[in-house]
Amino acid sequence: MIHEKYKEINQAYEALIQKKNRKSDFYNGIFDRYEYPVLTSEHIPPFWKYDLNKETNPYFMERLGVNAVFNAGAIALNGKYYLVARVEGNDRKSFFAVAESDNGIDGFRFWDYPILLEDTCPEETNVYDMRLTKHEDGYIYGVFCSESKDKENADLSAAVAAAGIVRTKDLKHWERLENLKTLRSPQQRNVVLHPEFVNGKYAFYTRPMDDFIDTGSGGGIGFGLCEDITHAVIDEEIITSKRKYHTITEAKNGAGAVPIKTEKGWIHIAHGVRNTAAGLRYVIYAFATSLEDPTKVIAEPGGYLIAPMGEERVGDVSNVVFTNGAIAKDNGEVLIYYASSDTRTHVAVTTKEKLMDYVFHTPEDALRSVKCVEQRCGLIEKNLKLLELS
Ligand code: M1P
Repeated sequence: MIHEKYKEINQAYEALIQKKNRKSDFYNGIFDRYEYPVLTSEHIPPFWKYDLNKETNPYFMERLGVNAVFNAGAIALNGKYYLVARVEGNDRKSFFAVAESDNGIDGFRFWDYPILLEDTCPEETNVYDMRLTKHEDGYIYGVFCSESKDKENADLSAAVAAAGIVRTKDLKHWERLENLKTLRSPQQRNVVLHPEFVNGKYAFYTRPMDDFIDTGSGGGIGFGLCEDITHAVIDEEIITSKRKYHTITEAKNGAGAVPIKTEKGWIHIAHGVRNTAAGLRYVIYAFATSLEDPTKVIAEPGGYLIAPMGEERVGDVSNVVFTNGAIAKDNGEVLIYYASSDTRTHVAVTTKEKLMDYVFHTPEDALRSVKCVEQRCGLIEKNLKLLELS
């Protein structure tokens, strides 16, 4: 017999799913923020958490709680919008689940079951942050972080991060491939598959790192080619967007959404991390690489595109925004899905035109205060002249 409390809990859940989202008052001319997150732990169907049976759950307790829903890969298919979200149980283990919406802005509803990956790596403890690439070979690839205990290290929290790879055609049937091997980097996270072949090979954005948390000698976002996606091996990694002293990428950076192709270049929406007295601060930034040579950065605005704001600043890992999914719509709109503070998922909406304008016309980081003041004085002078004439 179903517990009488279920009706009430389910009504609240349905009301949340059906709540319309609307643009917030935030303005910067680059993108719109939306008032409500598109996915939270409250968007998890009650039947994933509660045992509905009154006999086995007389107090109607959550038996398998969900702590957070964040860092979602994104894709549009057959007129619908899909997020493959990182769902983190109360037990700290993450898994992937598909949520579907008609418009990409609200109404995201999880499919009945989360994704049960093939159990091909017995040592794998945790999986997270899937990037979804519609590749020109006809498959949709999901590249994610596969985390295992570092058995060589006595520290209980020492771990090893690798890039797991799955592929599908319908988001329902997933084939697990071998994890990516990068011959020159012992650890990898934030790996993204480029949507096109480059020199006839599969191309990955990587994030070389010698440690689980610190990138160490890893100089930034890498790029490497591999012949066979079913046994993916990358030898050389060329650094594209570099980490730089006293910028938003000083501590680390990492590829985010699958790059968006425009007539002027590939636009990348990535994350940058700097250290502060209050811990790491994660922001989202953008840059462009050449269509002819995807390793070559051709424009990189200074500073961030999206930084945590208001309630976004607080959560399990505060002061973090992170993206691993964006959808470039046929009408030119771009939906950027970003998570705040490792807790919930939001959408920011812009267009390809605006992104190109932002990436190619925002000044680069001048790297030194005196040069930054010169930059700003140049802008002020131009504006004051214009204002005088008006
Ligand atoms: O906690 C913030 C983010 O930390 C990691 O990103 P990075 O590898 O760049 O440090 C990821 O684990 C990500 O999931 C998380 O949101």
